[in-house]
Amino acid sequence: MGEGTIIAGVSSFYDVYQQGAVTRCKARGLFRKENITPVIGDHVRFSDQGYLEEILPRKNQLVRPAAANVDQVVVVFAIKNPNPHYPLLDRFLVESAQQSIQAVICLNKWDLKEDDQADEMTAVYESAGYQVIHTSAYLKEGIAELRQLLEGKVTVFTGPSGAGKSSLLNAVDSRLVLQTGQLSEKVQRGRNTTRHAKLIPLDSGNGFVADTPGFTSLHLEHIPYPDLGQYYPEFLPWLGDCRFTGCSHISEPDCGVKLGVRRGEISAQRYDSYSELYQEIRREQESNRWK
Ligand SMILES: Nc1nc2c(ncn2[C@@H]2O[C@H](COP(=O)(O)OP(=O)(O)OP(=O)(O)O)[C@@H](O)[C@H]2O)c(=O)[nH]1
Ligand SMILES: [Mg+2]
Ligand SMILES: [Zn+2]
Repeated sequence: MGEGTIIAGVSSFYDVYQQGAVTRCKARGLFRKENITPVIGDHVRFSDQGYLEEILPRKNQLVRPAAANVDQVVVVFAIKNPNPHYPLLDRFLVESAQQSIQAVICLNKWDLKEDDQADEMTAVYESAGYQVIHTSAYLKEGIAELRQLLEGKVTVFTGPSGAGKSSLLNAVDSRLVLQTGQLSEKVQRGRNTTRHAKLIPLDSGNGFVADTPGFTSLHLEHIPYPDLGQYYPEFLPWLGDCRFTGCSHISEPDCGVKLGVRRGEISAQRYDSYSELYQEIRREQESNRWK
């Protein structure tokens, strides 16, 4: 019997990493019956015959990208090509916060900077309480800072296709030759170059980092809509000022969050993206209730 960490899974095979060695294992029907799908980051026991026998309890679990036992998420967005869609960034941050996973924002392709927009966004997210780092995989800028962030942790890289996740990891660890891809000419979108999530052991031997396929939208229907406000860290100091318990921070009077926005302490852009997401997941969850 061995014990290790799942670093990759394709169809029903899983690669399990244990002190530098990788064993390809097959999942038994057992997991399917219990409705558990093994994911990267899972701590597992496996038999000498190469079968996964047991998934050890998870400390947390990301739904998209699917990963377990994650210490940190690095959300990578390009400041240009493809142009950043900040409401999507907020969704990645909510997904991490809901699992109590620390998120760091990485604004990549800093070499393409032409105006102040990326600086303004940096200020918005820093004042919301996030660490924001600026990188260029192309000029190898900010790479040392990124490498330092990863040390000793299990980190998942996420973000839209074409943002530069795989390029950054290649820059962080010179042993890596992850495939990277051109953007499509017409719409400057990524082409989903990375197909499968993969957990990579750091060369220091202490920690892992996951390269994952990018996506261009993220549905958060698994997050109960009344909880959403808790996952915007800058809302927290204002929640005590809401007159109504269970305030949605949208239509009620005497709302602390709206007061925070009026006073300029909460960014209007972040508030608008909250409000849009709240209404979207509420609609979905209320219509599902009657199904
Ligand atoms: N100018 C510039 N281009 C970059 C930078 N980082 C990556 N690129 C380019 O952006 C394109 C996409 O990079 P990838 O690393 O494949 O992006 P990805 O996030 O892994 O994309 P998916 O695997 O599809 O999710 C490639 O053509 C890279 O060369 C950067 O810092 N500056
Ligand atoms: Mg990639
Ligand atoms: Zn409120």
